[in-house]
Amino acid sequence: MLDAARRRIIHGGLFASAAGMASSLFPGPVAAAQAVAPGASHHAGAMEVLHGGMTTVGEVDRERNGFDPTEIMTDWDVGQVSIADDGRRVRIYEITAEDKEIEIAPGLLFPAWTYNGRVPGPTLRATEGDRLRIVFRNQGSHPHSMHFHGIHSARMDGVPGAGVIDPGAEFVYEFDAKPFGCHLYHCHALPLKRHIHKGMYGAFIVDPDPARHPEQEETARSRLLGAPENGRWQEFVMVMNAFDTNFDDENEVYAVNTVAHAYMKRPIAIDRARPVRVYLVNVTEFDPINSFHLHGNFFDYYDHGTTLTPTARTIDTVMQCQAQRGILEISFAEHEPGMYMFHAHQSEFAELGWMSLFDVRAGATA
Ligand SMILES: [Cu+2]
Repeated sequence: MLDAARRRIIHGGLFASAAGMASSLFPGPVAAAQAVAPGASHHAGAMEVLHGGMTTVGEVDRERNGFDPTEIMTDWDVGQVSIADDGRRVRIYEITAEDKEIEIAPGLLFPAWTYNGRVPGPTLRATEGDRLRIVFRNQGSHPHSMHFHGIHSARMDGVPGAGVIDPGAEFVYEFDAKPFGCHLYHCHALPLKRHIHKGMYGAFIVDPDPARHPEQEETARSRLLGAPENGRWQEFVMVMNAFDTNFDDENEVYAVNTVAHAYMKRPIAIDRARPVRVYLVNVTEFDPINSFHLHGNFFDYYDHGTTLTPTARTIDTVMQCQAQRGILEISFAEHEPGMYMFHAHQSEFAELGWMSLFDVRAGATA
């Protein structure tokens, strides 16, 4: 799998490889990136103290991208909510497919296909039993769809003949939010791997309805967005993705929520007194598996998020194939404050961008 070009990337570090790829593919923004020497003081941060500067150099322009990996982690799209005549809650989501160039590492632009202009697409969140209507408009240059991992009819599956629509067209997917869990959606137009690796995917979270789980009502409430029991948790969505920047069916850049090393440069602030819940989804194309490994701590894991009791307890690493996902629950209550790493335990992925930090603090976080 590991060809000579990739080895050069690994040994040269991501900065060198990103600049090299960008200069051949995307002349322009590279000059700015190259002007910043590795180790320059103005970007010195936690990652250099902890990891010898083994990270990207410079900053991604979040404004131009129109999305911010830090905000994506907690940005839930709950739709437009109304109550139907029969008393059921209805949620309407509006999603538009569009072509968009995004910056995935400093100076490295990728010609993405997006949902609502961002990668990953909006994190759609609902409660078990809600009626969902997803109004999907295709303003991109290719046929696209939204294929949900959930329970629905064949007509609503988002595959060719059932919701793959041409540029300029519109389709409404309608189904009930079930089962509760940590799910995803992605484009299912052909060729599938192209539409996925171009950026057409997002998380789809269905919170359990506590009334349906009387035997574990308290646990269900802790998962229900807006419930007081949920408010004490620090919840984050993390979509593990990667980018094939030279179109050779192998990835050159790896990340959580698209931007390489985003959470090395801006570690995720954690109040150690409050538990942490991560909705983890793997959409990585081309590589058979991805993984999440936490330093200095262990977590409980709920495969697919479809149970209220953990499917694995006290683990520090979990593997996921593409489209596999789950919920991690972590406590730092007994830990001393500090920077706690987490990353893919495929070392290659970590060095090419999938490396992050929790900044665990005593006392409230801003
Ligand atoms: Cu597509």
